[in-house]
Amino acid sequence: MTFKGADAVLKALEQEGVEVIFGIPGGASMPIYDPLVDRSPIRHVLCRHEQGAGHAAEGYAWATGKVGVCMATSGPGATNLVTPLADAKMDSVPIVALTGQVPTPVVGNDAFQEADITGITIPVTKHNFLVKRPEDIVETIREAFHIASTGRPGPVLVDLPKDVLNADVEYVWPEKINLPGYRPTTKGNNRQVSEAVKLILAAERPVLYVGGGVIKADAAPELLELASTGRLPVVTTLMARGAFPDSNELCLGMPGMHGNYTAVTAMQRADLLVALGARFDDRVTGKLSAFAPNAKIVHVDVDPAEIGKNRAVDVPIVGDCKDVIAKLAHELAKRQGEGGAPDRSAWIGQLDEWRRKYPLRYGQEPDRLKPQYCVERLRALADDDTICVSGVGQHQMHAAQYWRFEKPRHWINSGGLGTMGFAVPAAMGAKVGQPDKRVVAIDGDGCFQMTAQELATSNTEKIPFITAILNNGYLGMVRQWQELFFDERYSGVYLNPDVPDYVKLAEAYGAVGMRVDSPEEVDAAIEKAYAVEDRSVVIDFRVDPREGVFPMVPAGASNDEIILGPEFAPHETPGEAPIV
Ligand SMILES: Cc1cc2nc3c(=O)[nH]c(=O)nc-3n(C[C@H](O)[C@H](O)[C@H](O)COP(=O)(O)OP(=O)(O)OC[C@H]3O[C@@H](n4cnc5c(N)ncnc54)[C@H](O)[C@@H]3O)c2cc1C
Ligand SMILES: Cc1ncc(C[n+]2csc(CCOP(=O)(O)OP(=O)(O)O)c2C)c(N)n1
Repeated sequence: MTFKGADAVLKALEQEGVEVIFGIPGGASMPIYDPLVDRSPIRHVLCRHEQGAGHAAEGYAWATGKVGVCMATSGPGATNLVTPLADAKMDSVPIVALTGQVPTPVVGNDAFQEADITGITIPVTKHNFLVKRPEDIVETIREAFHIASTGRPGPVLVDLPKDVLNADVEYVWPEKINLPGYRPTTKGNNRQVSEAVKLILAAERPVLYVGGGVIKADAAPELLELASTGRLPVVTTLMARGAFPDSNELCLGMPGMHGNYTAVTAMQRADLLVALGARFDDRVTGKLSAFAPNAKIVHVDVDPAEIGKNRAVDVPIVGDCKDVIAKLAHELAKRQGEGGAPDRSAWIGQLDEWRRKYPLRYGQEPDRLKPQYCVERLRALADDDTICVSGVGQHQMHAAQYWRFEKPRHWINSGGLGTMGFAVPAAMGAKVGQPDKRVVAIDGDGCFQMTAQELATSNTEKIPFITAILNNGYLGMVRQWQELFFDERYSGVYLNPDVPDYVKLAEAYGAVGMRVDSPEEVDAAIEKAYAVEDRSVVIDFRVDPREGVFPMVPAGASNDEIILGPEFAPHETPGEAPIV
């Protein structure tokens, strides 16, 4: 069948199962907008900024496990996508970005709204394409989706010159993909699995160090099986919250710079870390040379470049977490069946004691509203199916610490790039992907102001979600560092909690606006917000600006130097924990 290039793009997207595109049109991408009127079943969500469109595609991908799609015109439209692309690259989020480009004869000519977007995005995409011939459109789209969604997921950009979109093309759907240079290894090597299980059986103080790769692999059931079979304690990184239920007795919670004492110290004292889709990030390891000094390492990752990147490994296993964790669980059950399970009651007892002595703690003073309290109540009044999205800063850490995560794909945030402004558009994308679930964005007042314009999209497109602004009037996370490490010399961090008026701003966008000043008002406001279904809601929680995020391992310090925070009296501070 002969199609216009632009129709071929949409038909190929349809064959890939795409149901929604988040975007903004412009001169170079206009040919794709015409068939969207009546020749394509794909929904287009008109965003208010391309950055919003990119993060919405990410939120959709996080929440559904499918590839999210965003679209922009050439030049400034395309460059506005750079931040979401970099974000998706860092956090392994599968998205495809379509960009219009100036016609091929003038590419390289500084034509109107020309930007070399394939050049610009090489470092922030998994791969990108400039489609020079109309006959390459369909195959390129097919390859883009394949690359975005397989192996280590990530963003792929397809740049489409206007003349290519306007040309006639024979539509042929390639049944097979042939990319000789791209064959990710997904099946774990059985001999390596067996070596890993030997180490697990020999370990006295093992910890499963679970990362975002477990979520990307949809391997939560396999992880539960492995942990339960070996009675293996689990830590979940910021990117893996929900990969293992917080309510499970083996769950130690989040490790790292703002992890809890037990998770951090369990890794420090472990004699074996089994890293599953985790990348030994500096926010987790602290000072690398002092990280988990006595631990042997099993490292499972689908990306061979990650293995040994930061920490030498005893047993490397390249493969998809779903396959490898299932094999580990199976082999472990078999060996334990033959030889018995090791007795690790001393280790488990030690972990329980740390949990009892050093829980996450904050002081709820009667006259001050604490951000942690707001998160706790937002969670307590929600069900396990509520999706929690966050921005970047103190509120993100409070959410990661105090929300109780029970399921994968119900926590969405920006970990690697740490992109302020992520929450509102990502929440919108998540709601499009999971329309029957409630979506709550926990945001900072600084972050909110970076992408709040997408509330207009939410209103016009009828995509309702709740934004809880933990409004401390500051760029709180930076303020906290100035307080701790710059002698309280505050510089460039005061925002003013009253400007803008968040209630009026919400109302201006057609959302419901509410303000909460004291702890007594919290529950009623949340209940009211949760009862609204036809519009977005913004709650302006006026939280204590002095509140910090603790525990904290200062940047560059060893994890043994963890600061528990002001809620712990000096005589309660643990000192260096001995090995049991
Ligand atoms: C303000 C701030 C504070 C932070 N503090 C903390 C903190 O205290 N604790 C913390 O944990 N993080 C923290 N982070 C996040 C941190 O920066 C990193 O993003 C995070 O630690 C990385 O998580 P991860 O190791 O799980 O890796 P991810 O970035 O999720 O990477 C996943 C890994 O899994 C692999 N993978 C992907 N898919 C598969 C698959 N199907 N099968 C196998 N492998 C796969 C990938 O190749 C990659 O190596 C903070 C971020 C911010 C912005
Ligand atoms: C786009 C971007 N700019 C700057 C930063 C640096 N930064 C990290 S956290 C933070 C403060 C965030 O403030 P707010 O949204 O109010 O959240 P809070 O920390 O107060 O909870 C800043 C400026 C960033 N991560 N992203």
